[in-house]
This record gives sequence, structure tokens and C-alpha cells, in this order.
Amino acid sequence: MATTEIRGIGHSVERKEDARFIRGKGNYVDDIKLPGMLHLELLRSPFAHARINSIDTSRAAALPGVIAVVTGELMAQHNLAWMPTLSGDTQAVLATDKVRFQGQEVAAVVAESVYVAKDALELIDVDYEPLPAVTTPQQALEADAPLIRDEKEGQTDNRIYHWEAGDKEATDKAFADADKVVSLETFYPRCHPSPLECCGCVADVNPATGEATVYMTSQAPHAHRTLFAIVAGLPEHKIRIVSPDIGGGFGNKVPIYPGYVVATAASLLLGRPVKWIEDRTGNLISTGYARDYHMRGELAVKDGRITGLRTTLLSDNGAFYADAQPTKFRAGLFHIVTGSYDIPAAHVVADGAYTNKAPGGVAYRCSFRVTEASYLIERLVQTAAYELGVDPAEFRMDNFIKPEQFPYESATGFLYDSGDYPAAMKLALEKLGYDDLKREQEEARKEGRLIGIGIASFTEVVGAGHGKDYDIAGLRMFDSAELRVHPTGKAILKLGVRSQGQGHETTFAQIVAEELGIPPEDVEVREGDTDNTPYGLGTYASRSTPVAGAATAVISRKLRDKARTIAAHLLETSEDDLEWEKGAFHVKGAPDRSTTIQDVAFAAYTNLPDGVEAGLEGVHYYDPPNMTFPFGTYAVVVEVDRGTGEWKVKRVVAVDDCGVRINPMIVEGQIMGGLTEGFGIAAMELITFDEEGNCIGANFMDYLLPTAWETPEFELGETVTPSPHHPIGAKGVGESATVGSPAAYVNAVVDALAHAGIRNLEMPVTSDKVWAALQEAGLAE
Ligand code: MCN
Ligand code: CUN
Repeated sequence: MATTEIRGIGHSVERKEDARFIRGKGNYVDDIKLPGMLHLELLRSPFAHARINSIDTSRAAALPGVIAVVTGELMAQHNLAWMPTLSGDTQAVLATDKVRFQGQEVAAVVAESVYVAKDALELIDVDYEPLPAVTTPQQALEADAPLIRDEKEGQTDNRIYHWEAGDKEATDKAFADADKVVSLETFYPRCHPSPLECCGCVADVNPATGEATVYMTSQAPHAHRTLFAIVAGLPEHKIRIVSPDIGGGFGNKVPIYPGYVVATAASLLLGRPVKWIEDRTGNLISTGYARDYHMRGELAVKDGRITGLRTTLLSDNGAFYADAQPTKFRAGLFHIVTGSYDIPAAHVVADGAYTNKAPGGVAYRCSFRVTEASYLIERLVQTAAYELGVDPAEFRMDNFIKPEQFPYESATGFLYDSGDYPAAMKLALEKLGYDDLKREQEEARKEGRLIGIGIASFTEVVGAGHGKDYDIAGLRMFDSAELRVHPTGKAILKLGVRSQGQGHETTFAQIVAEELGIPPEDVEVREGDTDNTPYGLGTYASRSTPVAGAATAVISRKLRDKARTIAAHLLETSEDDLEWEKGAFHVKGAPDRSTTIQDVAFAAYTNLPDGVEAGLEGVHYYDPPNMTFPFGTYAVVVEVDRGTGEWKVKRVVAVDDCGVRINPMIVEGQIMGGLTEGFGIAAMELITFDEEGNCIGANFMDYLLPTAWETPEFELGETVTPSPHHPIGAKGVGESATVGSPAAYVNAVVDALAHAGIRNLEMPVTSDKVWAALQEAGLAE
């Protein structure tokens, strides 16, 4: 067989899944319709903070078509009024004592149709006694702040945690010895993943067998099954979670939401399938928000080199501490904040506070608060360059971790696997034509035009585990792959992760193609059904390629080893005499004596050597030795309008290094999506609240997402620095551009105004803010 036909790693194989998506043949949760299915709708709190005196459901229950009205009291009878969060806190499923954020779930109606259920919501009478709302973490930590979590034993204030990382003493010393200290105070505002498909489920508990099948929008079906078993006390082997096609997750579908729990409880109590489909406002006001991080950073600089980094953080966690993150790290992996720079000493102090806002935490293409860390360090480095009067690109070059320093241990304890930061930076500057552009900027300024050039050279940490240090709710972060090759040489690969649009059906088949020589079209990839796939922790933190991708490569190699034994038997030679060329074994020195992997697969079921087990299949659980550390340099050019404060993106150059690329087209798609999200966050995405805790940003008129109209064009470039510990050298890429790019956009707008003393602009950088800065700098026209 000609090896060129096997499109393994490095080929832009067209996405197999698109055949059904572009024909409207996807199968999403809302497409699932079961006989006798009922519909559930949630009543949400209009208040951010209020005591519930009583709930009268009688009028709602009397509406024809209503089957049941569920309140927290009923849930409490089944011990389900509260559930654990991913950070070991508790979260109300349906409120009993108080509501703690606007949009909180208060009651649910189960009815024959969605319309009846929605109508009945208006007939539920809740007697609320409004309480003062706490809407910022600063306010939350004041001595006389209203206590939000008064139901928690021993909780006397609104503080959730205090956490520190790094070496305080060494950092203090670096600052004492510094010849320059640069500081920046900034806020990464609350934003939302906003996948096209909102959350939802169809819960189907069979009263006869006790089996519970829950079709749900889940990025982590296996972990969710375990949590369901623990929360609901259902036997785990009787729970089946099916995560069908997902219309985008972006982190929004990592947590367990009250809707899933209430629908499952309702199905259990009523003996009929119950569907809950969230609407857009419900999604925006109550589910997995992101960021909301107040940050202060300080750099110690001596002789042009960064010698120390100090950060203090204040996290607004909303009413329930629900961050999805390894339990060891209270501020996620924020302590990667030293970024791409060789900073000998660093110290991080983080505090978290409850507020009367929706819970969430780390979701939205974040890899565990790395987004916030990356933003802070890239804004800080830019600020330092201005203060020192050096070119921001040059300052970065001077302070990068050098290629020969890898593996590099950061001051906060991460072991960076590999990197070549100067190479990515050089390529980006080359593509940009940096030197010419600097001159043009200078000339434009003389004509009164404001051009800005912004750079961000990010480093990420993705691919959680290893299991020793990384877990979700105690579950070690490994992942798995099960590969079965059928007699005719066609294969099924089952994975513990769950694609939400990332193209796993294509890329994971390509890994098998590379390692086992079966072309990708002959490898069917299955994910998302806990009955049908090996246990895994799911898809988030760009961990599918680093972990499940590694598992896929390892199991493919194991099968190849067995195939070699069978091939030796077929070719009547010894294994040592065989040479593997993708897709076939040859006898050394006799290239005409060969057998294909397909022939071997057939023999695995028909013609085996003595003592060899039949079949060609296996499963591998992979616990990665380390995370992977993708990186890159993004550069953005903007022009600011001095008459209005509007800014337009002229160019975006993005050089990414995610190690070996399995499917370059898919990787580029991931990067473009992330650059678009980064632009949205930098320019327009904002969920905010008034003093009463009313959420502003509850629909797409108020919460702005960039459309094709606003989205800039992207010029992409790549460097390849393989991960030394990953079997195929790949690093994750699914979040890089969302993590790395916001700072590049903001740096660009600041750069346009920097010569007049402007150092900071807060996201989203709206024209109002730029206009105010222009006025402050005396540049407004
Ligand atoms: N890939 C590759 N070569 C590499 C790295 C990745 O070809 N060196 C491919 C992968 O095989 C996969 C895709 O790129 O098809 C993304 O891989 P990876 O970086 O492993 O990330 P995950 O598959 O684990 O996806 C998670 C990541 C996260 S955390 C968010 S949030 C996000 C993102 O992916 N959500 C997305 N990208 C998204 N893209 C879509 N369309 N929809 C989402 O919800
Ligand atoms: Cu946290 S967004 Mo992605 O890691 O699912």
C-alpha cells in the first residue's frame, strides 16, 4: 500500500463530522424526543439577594397541562436542595432559605409542553424580602458587608479563601534590590462563553429498572456520571450519561447546573422522561461565567532584566464557589503568571470572595485562570517597557526564557516542557514588518494619526494531569483510549473526552492513521456515551490532545506491537526481521515480502500464531508525566480615531507553537476562533451589574459578541517545538488564542496613546474609555 494514501499527522484532512453538521444532520440534546416526554422550565429570582418567606405553587399546579411544580422544599425532602460544586463548596439546586443572585433557580414546572410550563412559571407566587446586594468583592470583604452564605456553618464573612504561591522572601529581596519597580492595577471583567447551543438535558429514569439515562450538554460525561452518583445517591452502574453533538462548550458545559439535577429528580419522581432546555437569558445570567478578576502586578527590574514579580488578586466568585479547577490550587493555575519570562523570584497572593452574582469561575477558554495570568504579565511587561523607555519587543526578547534553559522550572514551580520564544517572536515581527511599521507609526503621529502596535508573547499550561497533582473533585486527571480493529481492517476508537466542535472525529483518527497505518476514513471515533467509552475526565483546558491524544498514540503502538507478532507469523519470519512502514510490515532486505495492517487485522481473527490471543484491540489509560506548554507571539496593529475614540484593527499576526500539529487546518481554525474571542473580550464582551445586583448583559443586545462584520482578518504563522514527553510531540492549542490575544489587542490601543502618557485601558476597551483617555492625554480632536 502506498504510504501517501494514509493521511496521518500533519495533513489537513477535511473534518469528518462536518458532513453531518453542514447538512443539518447533527444530533443535539434538543433533537432528542422520547415517548411520553415532559418539559421542565425554571423559575429564576428577580432579586440578587432576598429572603424567601414563602412559595405558593397552587395556582401554577392548577394550570391544565402542568404535571408537577418543584420547589427547594421538595428537593430538600430528597436531600437534593443543595449540591456540591467542583471546588468543594455547596450550591443551591433550588433556593430554600434565600436567593443569592439574580437569575438563581427558585422553582421548576414540569408540564406536557414547554409553553404550558412557561405560562405556569408566572403563576408561582414567591414572597421575597429583599436584602442589600453585594456586587463587588471589595464591598464583600468590608467588615459590615451583608453575609451572603449565612447558611454555612462557621462562615462569618464573605471570604472564600486566601492562597499564596511562590517565594515571598526571595521576591521581597528582588524588589529591595531593584533599580526600577513597575506596577499595574487591572481588572479582567466578567464575560461569558456563550456557546451557540445553550445548556440542556433529557433525563430518562426507567421506573422498572431504576436505570437513569441522561442526555446532557456535557464536556465531561464520565466525571458527571460519578458526581451524579454521589450527589443523587444513584448507583453509578445504573447511570448512563450521553453527551450527543454539542454546539460549542468553551467551558460553559463543564459544571453541573441545577436544571440537570431537577430534571433528573423530576424524571425519577414522575417515571417519565423530562427535558430541560435553557434559553439564552438563562444561560447568560446563571451559568459558568468567566474571569471577574481584580489584579495588581509589580515587576522588579534591574539592569533591564526582570528580577521579581509580585501579584495580588481578588476574585469575584459569585454566590457559590464553583470554579472548575484542581483542588490543590485555589486560584487555578494563575501562578503560571511569570509567563514566557525568566523571572527568578515570584510571589502570588490570591483571595476569593462571595458576591451576589452567578457562580462560575474558570470557564471560557481559560485553562484554569491562565487567561488572567497571561493578560496581567503581558500588560505589565508592556508597561515596564514604556517606563524604561525601551522597545516592548526588545524588552521581551531580553527577558525570555532561553531555548537552552528548557526544561525550565518557573519560580512558582511549573516545569515548562519545551519552548523557543525568540523564534516565535522573530517570525511574528518579520511577518509584521515591525521595523518599517514603527517608522510608519512615527510618521503617522507627525500627521496627527494614532497607530498602535501591541504585542503579547504568551505561554500556556494545558493538558491536565498528571494525576498526582491535578484532579477534578478528587478524580485524578488521566484520560483513556480504547481501540478496536475489526477483521476487515476498519477500526473504532473510543475516548473519554468529548468534542464540542474541536474536530476530534478527524484528528484522533489521524493519530491512529499515523501510528497504526489505518487511514482516517477507516477509523470511527466515538465519544460522549459513558456506557460505550472508557472513563475519562473530559474536554477542557485543551487537554484532549495532550492526554487522550497520547493515550490514542500509546494504544495504537501497543496494537502495532501485536500486529508485528502476527505479521511475523504470516510472513514466516521473526519479528526482528520486520520493518514497519506506515500501513505495512516488510521483511528486511526483501521489500516484496510484505503484509498490510489490514491483512494482519484479518489474521488476528482467522490465522493466529500459537499462544496468541485473538483480536486486535486494547485500552490505554494515560497519566501524563507533565502538562504541555504551548506558546506564541501575537501582534496587533490598530488605528485610533481622535474624534470619536473608536479603534479599528488593521492587522493581526499570530504565531503559534503547539508542538507537532496533527491537523494544521483544524489547528488554524482553533486559533482563528480564539483570536475572535480574544477580540470580543478586549473590545465588547462585558457582563456587569448595577448596585442592586441586576445583571446587565442578559441578552445578545446587551452582551455583545463580535460577528463576521467586526472580526478582523488574521495572518497566521507557526513554529514547531515538540513536547518532549508527549508520544507524538503535540501540545494543546484549543485555548491559546483566547488566552494570549486579549493583551495584544489592549496593548495595541494603549500603544497608540502611550507617547502621551497613557498606560492603561480597562477591558472591554470601548470607544468611551478611549475617548476619555484621548481627552486626558490632550489628544482628542
Ligand atoms: N490539535 C491538533 N494538533 C495539536 C493540538 C490540537 O491537530 N498540536 C487539534 C486536536 O486534535 C483537536 C483540536 O485541535 O481536534 C483542539 O485540540 P486540543 O488543544 O487538545 O483541545 P481540546 O480538544 O481539549 O478542546 C478544548 C478546548 C477548550 S478548553 C475550549 S474552552 C474550546 C476549544 O477547545 N472550546 C471549543 N475550542 C473549541 N472549538 C469549538 N469549535 N468549540 C468549542 O466549544
Ligand atoms: Cu475553562 S474553558 Mo475550556 O477549559 O472548556
